[in-house]
Amino acid sequence: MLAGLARRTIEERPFNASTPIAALQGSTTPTALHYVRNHFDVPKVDRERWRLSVGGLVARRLGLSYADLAARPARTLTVTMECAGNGRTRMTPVPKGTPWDEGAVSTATWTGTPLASVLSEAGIEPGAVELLFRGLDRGVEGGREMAYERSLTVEEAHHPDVLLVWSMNGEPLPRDHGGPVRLLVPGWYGMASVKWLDAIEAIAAPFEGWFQTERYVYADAEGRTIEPVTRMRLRALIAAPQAGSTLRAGRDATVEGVAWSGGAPVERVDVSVDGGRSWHHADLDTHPSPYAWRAFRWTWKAPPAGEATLLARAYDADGAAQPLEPPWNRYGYGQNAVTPVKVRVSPS
Ligand SMILES: Nc1nc2c(c(=O)[nH]1)N[C@H]1C(S)=C(S)[C@@H](COP(=O)(O)O)O[C@H]1N2
Ligand SMILES: [Mo]
Repeated sequence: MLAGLARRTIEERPFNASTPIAALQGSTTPTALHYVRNHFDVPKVDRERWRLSVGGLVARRLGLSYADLAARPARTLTVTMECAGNGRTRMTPVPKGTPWDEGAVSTATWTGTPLASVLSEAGIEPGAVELLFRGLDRGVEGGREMAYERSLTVEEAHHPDVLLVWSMNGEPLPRDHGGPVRLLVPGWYGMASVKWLDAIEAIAAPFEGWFQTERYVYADAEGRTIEPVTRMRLRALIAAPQAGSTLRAGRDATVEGVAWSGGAPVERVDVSVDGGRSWHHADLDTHPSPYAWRAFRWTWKAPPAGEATLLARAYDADGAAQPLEPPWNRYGYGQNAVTPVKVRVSPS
């Protein structure tokens, strides 16, 4: 069903590409269709010479090779990753930033080793409050040269599902996705999952770098930070039919797509074919993991000729509903509103 589909290049340099909307289905995204999000040029890393250093406020500094990591206990998790800027172009006014359509979201099966066990081997000192993760990619932001860096609190970093990952969909982690080794923080927007991991440092004060406090924050129009961007918001997207397509009157049409959340799990998806006047419960696939999207489908029996606006709206286990209107914030993050899909139904 995914044959003939290709990623859409949003930017050549740095390379940014989105998953085709039609691929938002099934349980995982083929690696060749998984979205790619880079702030800087993709670094070339020699896997044999690569070392992950663990330092700062630790009892024992570590320098781990790829073989050292791969010899540790492995865990495999199916995880949906979404860029915090996914769908920002539907905000009004459109915020600055990479002009993503709705395809900066994908699901893969990732294999790695729990970060927590590496941290306990290093022995985090009591004075540490955060772990800082540095990528090997470098570039200029806000007039300064820097590496891509993000932090997690000591507690967040010890979650058993936070992994140091070396494999994606059963293959060695590709360079575009952070090979040889990246961090994976399931449930969070993608910015937390630092690629081309170079160093982990236990630090005594909260990290205030560019990608932690200048970006990946929900900010008001004046640029005042309201809160940091963390977990993925509740969202459903329709993969088929596609916006602008033509259906045939009287011929059953399946409305399908995927729904996910980094908070309470998705429990229900409702579909509307009349712009939200009436709603129908869709069938939902089970999760391969609590971090993965759920595919949904609902069959529209014998659609009548005319124009139609299709909607899919997700609900989570806490009873929260996906918003109908796009939220707005200065940098365009967390846009999770129901996306209208307009189709034509031609007389049969
Ligand atoms: N080192 C590094 N890690 C990074 C980034 C980056 O630019 N450099 N981009 C982040 C962002 S914003 C996202 S959404 C995810 C995207 O991961 P992917 O390219 O494998 O889809 O990687 C994150 N990790
Ligand atoms: Mo992102």
